Amino acid sequence: MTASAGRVVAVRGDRDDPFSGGYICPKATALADLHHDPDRLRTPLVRTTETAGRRGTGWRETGWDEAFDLVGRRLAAIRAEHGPDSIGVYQGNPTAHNLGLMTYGQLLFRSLGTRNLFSATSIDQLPHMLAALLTFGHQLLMPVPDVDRCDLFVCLGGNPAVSNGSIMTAPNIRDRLRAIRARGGRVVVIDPRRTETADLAGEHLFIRPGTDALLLLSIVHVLFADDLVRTGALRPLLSGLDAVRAAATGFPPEATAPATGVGPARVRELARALSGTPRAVVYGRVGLCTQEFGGLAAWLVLVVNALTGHLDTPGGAMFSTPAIDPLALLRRFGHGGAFDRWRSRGAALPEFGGELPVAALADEIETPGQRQIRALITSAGNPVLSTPNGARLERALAGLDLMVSIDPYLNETTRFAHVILPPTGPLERSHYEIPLALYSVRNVAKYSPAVFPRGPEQRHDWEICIELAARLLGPPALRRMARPVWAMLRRLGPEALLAVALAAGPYGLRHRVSAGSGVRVGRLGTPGRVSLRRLRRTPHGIDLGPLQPRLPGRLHTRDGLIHLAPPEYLADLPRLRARMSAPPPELVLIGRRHLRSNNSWMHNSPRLVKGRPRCTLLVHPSDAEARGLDDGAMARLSSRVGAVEVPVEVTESIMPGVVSLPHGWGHGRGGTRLSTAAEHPGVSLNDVTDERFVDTLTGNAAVSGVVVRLRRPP
Ligand SMILES: Nc1nc2c(c(=O)[nH]1)N[C@H]1C(S)=C(S)[C@@H](COP(=O)(O)OP(=O)(O)OC[C@H]3O[C@@H](n4cnc5c(=O)[nH]c(N)nc54)[C@H](O)[C@@H]3O)O[C@H]1N2
Ligand SMILES: Nc1nc2c(c(=O)[nH]1)N[C@H]1C(S)=C(S)[C@@H](COP(=O)(O)OP(=O)(O)OC[C@H]3O[C@@H](n4cnc5c(=O)[nH]c(N)nc54)[C@H](O)[C@@H]3O)O[C@H]1N2
Ligand SMILES: [Mo]
Repeated sequence: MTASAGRVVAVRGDRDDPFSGGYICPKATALADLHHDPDRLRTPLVRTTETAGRRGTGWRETGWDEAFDLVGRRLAAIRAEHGPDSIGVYQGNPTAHNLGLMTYGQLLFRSLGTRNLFSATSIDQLPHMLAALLTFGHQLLMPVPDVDRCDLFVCLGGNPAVSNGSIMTAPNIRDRLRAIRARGGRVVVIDPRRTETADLAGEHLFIRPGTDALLLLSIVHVLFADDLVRTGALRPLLSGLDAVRAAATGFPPEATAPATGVGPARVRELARALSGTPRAVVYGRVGLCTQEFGGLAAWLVLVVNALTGHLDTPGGAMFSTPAIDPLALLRRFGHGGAFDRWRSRGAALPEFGGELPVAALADEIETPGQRQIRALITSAGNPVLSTPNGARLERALAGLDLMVSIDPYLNETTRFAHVILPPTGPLERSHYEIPLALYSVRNVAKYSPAVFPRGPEQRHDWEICIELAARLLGPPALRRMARPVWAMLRRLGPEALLAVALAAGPYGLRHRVSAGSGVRVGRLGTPGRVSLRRLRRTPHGIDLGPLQPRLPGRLHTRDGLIHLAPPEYLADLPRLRARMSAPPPELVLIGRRHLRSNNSWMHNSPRLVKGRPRCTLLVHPSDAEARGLDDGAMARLSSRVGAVEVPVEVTESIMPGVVSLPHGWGHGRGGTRLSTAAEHPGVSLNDVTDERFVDTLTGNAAVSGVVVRLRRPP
């Protein structure tokens, strides 16, 4: 980043970064647009008109103290009258990339004592986290595909060539995938769309949305039936092998093929290749999670990797050794995660990790009674565009007694707020990636200082959180007592916490033993390889080497074993069996991502939205013809919950019986302050997705495989 006189001059890749080697994502170059965006809020906004349904029409800027006092007073009053559950919280995706929200934000929201916490987790990776919890004993223990050393990479429901790899932090993943083929290996993409990754891979299989669990179960079936199970050195750690074998008996490839669309010969070949290739890995991502059987599918990915000897081995699915280890830190607080301790009142969806599934959010606002949400805090989230049945959620938000949004934009969601508290932008604060490093394909540590000082009128996310905490947590007497603690936390800031976490980490002051990780024990106080000071002096980042085997040391299960057959999954199999024998729906909807988009919130960047309109519906020629739709024509797409009109793009890259629309569009709703996005509105995929269509096991939203109708507009 080159900057001069407060302006971004250029954003370039860092060729000396040992991990990225100078690769840069187009979204990074848009940071300049974001930084200079005149629509970006810098001081709090308070809504001046109370007319329901006409929210966002009147706003006034206000000072921070006034805004904090207003929010603190009203939230405290609602809580005093209706109890802690009356305050709901929704945390969005940018939380994960924001040190302040990862530390102080979590501290604040988790301390509110409400059972109405929600986040983007339950429309994203929840099934992977549940599989990690039930199998390895910790919800964060998600293995990462060792792409740089594998010779067979099987990708289900991920499009890393566009997304850049998710739960697989891998800058320039395109080159890493190309390298697999260059060394004689194979990349196989299994996806209802022939994606950009499929084009790179060379091998692609269409699969009907929502049927990955059936395919994977058939692979398990073949592994056992053809004596291809090779558990290797992991054998003594595996429990539940017989139960897995029994579970798969009813799912031979011939039985699942009519539902999945993947022929039995391909399934058998895949099973043989996975078993026979010493360095191979199965990887599943968003498309595999956000579907009706996301829970089972995420579990079965782990099972297949374990059965073929590709768990915790180079080239397989491995665990990282990050410089900040949230697992160790969280273990000090008692647990590795929790599941189903309570349920949502409406649809009875299970709690996970202290949160309820976001598909239940509107229900929990609208359903009267105890635990009803009366006040909502949204932080770094845009659920109106990003969660199913956004239109219903809008109606629910309009009925809240109070809504507060910590967000830099007046957008489709925050226009329902009474108060918007805008934080500093990414160039105005320092940065360290905690989750991304945990799921990185190499162990790396990198710290970036702020590029620009923040303006005197601006506040960081963590400062906003601490002010709210100081006004909200505990009864007044307790608050007075806690005042010195808040004062101390305020003085320290997230950087101090970062320094401590690094010192306590595996490369920090006291080197810890961890089985086979190559980390050696040192004397207490021995200076480590990574400290905040050292990171500041090494702006390109520190490479900590390739992933290392981490088992059994990394396991968090009480018995120290890997649980391959948790009862929760076995109990969900009858539901899957029913799907296998049901006729496939005539037309279903899936999403897609674009290289120059980031969920819903970067469409205000002129350089990202320029070019051909991207919010188009991909339709297979046979489906288009059957409905009299030509390429470029407008079509009406509808579901149980709503309808949108979109231009059609006829293409053979989509499977017959499936249509695809990108998510994150729909900026024509009015009442926002997003001038560029409003010129490229598109329509919202989530005005068609259905909040009642969920993976009932995990509660995760099923935005993939929604039953839809398509026709010419009336
Ligand atoms: N149909 C369908 N829906 C999907 C998906 C899909 O594939 N299909 N994908 C899902 C996935 S994986 C995700 S992660 C979710 C994302 O869902 P959300 O996280 O709810 O939505 P985003 O679009 O990421 O919106 C991010 C919000 O954070 C604000 N923001 C940006 N940076 C900061 C910051 O530093 N601090 C604060 N306080 N605010 C900030 C932005 O202005 C914006 O309002 O969408 C999900 N929705
Ligand atoms: N450019 C860009 N990068 C991003 C984002 C972005 O919005 N834009 N978002 C970020 C976020 S929040 C996340 S979580 C990651 C997501 O990272 P990825 O999971 O790699 O992202 P997607 O492109 O959504 O890939 C999902 C794939 O699943 C396929 N699919 C849909 N349904 C099914 C199904 O039932 N079975 C199978 N096998 N496949 C299915 C879709 O066709 C699609 O190709 O990307 C991150 N990176
Ligand atoms: Mo995500």
